[in-house]
Amino acid sequence: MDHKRILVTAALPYANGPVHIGHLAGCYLPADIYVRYQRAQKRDVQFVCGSDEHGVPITIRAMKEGITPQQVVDKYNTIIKDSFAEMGISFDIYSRTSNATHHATAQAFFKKLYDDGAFETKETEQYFDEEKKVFLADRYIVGTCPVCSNTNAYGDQCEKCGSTLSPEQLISPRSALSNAPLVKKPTTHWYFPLNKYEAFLKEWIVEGKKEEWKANVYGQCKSWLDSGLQPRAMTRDSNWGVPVPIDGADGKVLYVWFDAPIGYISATKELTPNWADYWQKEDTKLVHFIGKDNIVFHCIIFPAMLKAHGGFVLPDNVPANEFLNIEGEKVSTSRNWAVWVNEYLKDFPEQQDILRYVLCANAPETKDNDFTWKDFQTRNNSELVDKLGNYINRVMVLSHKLCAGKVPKWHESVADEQDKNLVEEIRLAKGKVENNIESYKFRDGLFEIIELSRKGNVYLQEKAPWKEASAIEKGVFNDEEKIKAQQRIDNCLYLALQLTANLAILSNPFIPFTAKKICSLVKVVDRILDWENAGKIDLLKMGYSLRPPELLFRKIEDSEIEAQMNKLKEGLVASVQAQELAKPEAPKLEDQMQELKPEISIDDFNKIDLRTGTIISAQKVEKADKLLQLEIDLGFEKRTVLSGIALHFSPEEIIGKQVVVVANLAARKMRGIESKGMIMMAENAEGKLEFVSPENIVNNGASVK
Ligand code: B3M
Ligand code: ZN
Repeated sequence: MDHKRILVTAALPYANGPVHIGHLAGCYLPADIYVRYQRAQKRDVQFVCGSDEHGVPITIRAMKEGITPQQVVDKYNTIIKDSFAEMGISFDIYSRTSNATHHATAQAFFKKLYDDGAFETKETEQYFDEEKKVFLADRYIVGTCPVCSNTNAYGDQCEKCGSTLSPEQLISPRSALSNAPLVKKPTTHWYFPLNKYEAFLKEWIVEGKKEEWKANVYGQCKSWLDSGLQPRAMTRDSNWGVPVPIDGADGKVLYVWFDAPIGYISATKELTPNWADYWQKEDTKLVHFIGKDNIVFHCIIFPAMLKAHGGFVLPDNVPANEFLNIEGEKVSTSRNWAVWVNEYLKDFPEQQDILRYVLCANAPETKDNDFTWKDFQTRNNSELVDKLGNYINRVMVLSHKLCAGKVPKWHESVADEQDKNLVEEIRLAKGKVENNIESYKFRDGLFEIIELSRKGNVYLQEKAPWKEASAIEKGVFNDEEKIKAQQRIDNCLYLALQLTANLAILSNPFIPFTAKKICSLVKVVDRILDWENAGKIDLLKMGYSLRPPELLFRKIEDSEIEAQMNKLKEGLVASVQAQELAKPEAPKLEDQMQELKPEISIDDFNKIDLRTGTIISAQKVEKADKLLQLEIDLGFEKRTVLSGIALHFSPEEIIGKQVVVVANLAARKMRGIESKGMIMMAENAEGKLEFVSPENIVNNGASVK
């Protein structure tokens, strides 16, 4: 279908923290490249975004910082908005889901579905905090992790071992708000029966979008659809969010993933009185840029909501990116393992394009990718500086030296094969960049631009106009040859300058700050950046005067990279220490202060055979309230071991745990049972025992040294 207008959305970031470079690489940068390109094509395009200010992520942050949710969103909305603006992410509007337009829009949407009978209600039992008189979201429930025994695991996840949990799995669950034990109470919610939209979604995605959508996006949708959709609650018990607009729903708000995508509609409403054209006319191309963790919401749930409501266009494409890791490790905001955009901007002022360049060149378009500071330096120094920057600088210097700082004349009579080839390369580059951007392959598009500048460098090298000039100077030529030589110099720089202008146009969506600088060097107005000018070789007219050469990029020094690496590591250490400090202070144990045992030799130590083993069964020992009888799988054999941990652990909670066993300890009989070996334990400050376990599971029977 021919589209008359394009509506581009980028995921609404939660206003619960600053944005990091993973966010940029995941969706904001590709969205911005796409939009800048469409604008250069003079297409009717709008680019909407805003802060997602509802949901548990916000209230959790408020709890952690000891401020109100409103203060949280006010604080981070500003920081996020400023970071985007400084990075040149050119939204037409950056809104907020806390504003009145959004509340009204989301409520009207819900009300329409409600009036149409689109929801089912269901009563369920949910955890309730009697002290605070509130129902608790999973995140607000803490307890002991059944997998790793972390006593501060959340009802949805254990941050220590990474297990996904439900509140039911937690051992001795309590409220994160009051520490009170929990009671279960009935509560009613409105469920959206996604199962009823399965047929529609299958037809639309599986039949319709298979060829167009990225494999990672299509794959996720397909697996959701294959495993069958379930009704999903669209309301929550909370006092932070958009109130549910029906009678008898006091204390209930819309589920954040119900209201947030409607935020795209509200933002468009604020942006233009013609908002309905963008959302309701069939010839709109709606494109959602998101990260991979948001795929199901944008490809399944939101489209089903739009379908149920009726009258809305569905997304044409959802080009979701995968994740960007940092120095080989997953980004973790809680461990401060991230490169924050506001920090980058402070450390590298005016260097937005380096980051834009590196994040696009290394974008996680098809798989998770790694950002490293070393790669940042290398790409800057050997691609931006050595290829693009070097090319343009040479052209500027040579134009001033050999052509009096003006665009020279083109002399068709001396044009040769190399000139023609370059003209052809320029023409072809337009199509290549265009096709790549249109099909959301931004890395490939950017590559073509660097490739074109590399070809420019080769062209200059081969033509070597400075050699012609020195030959003229040395008087090697007769008059006629001299004229021809000067004409060849003119042609070379004429084309080199046209290529320079083309590089500005083609690179503008990716590195707009640089494109502007190039325009200023060759003294043309930004209008030249219109896409229709790409591929042309008469952009700079004869006689145009040029500004003096100026470097577009600078080298990044090793010391700057070291400083960033240190910052990353120090940030991690500081955040881990801060978390430790926040824990209640533990009383010192008598025996911790005891003296060390007498020194032993390495030979003494080597006598002890420590092995890994998994507890495969555990039971209480009759008439021995401290003992558990364990069966340990050591890989090469199974053993019975008696361990005095019955007061610390229930048999159920330790089955499956991998532990370290003293495997060559002499057998010993207790209560008539023979115990062969001993399990290594550490005692914490409260006298509670903890297993000494490998951080990651290894094979049983592995020796521990
Ligand atoms: N705020 C989730 C996220 O930042 C969410 C996106 C909403 S898009 C409608 O990952
Ligand atoms: Zn755990």
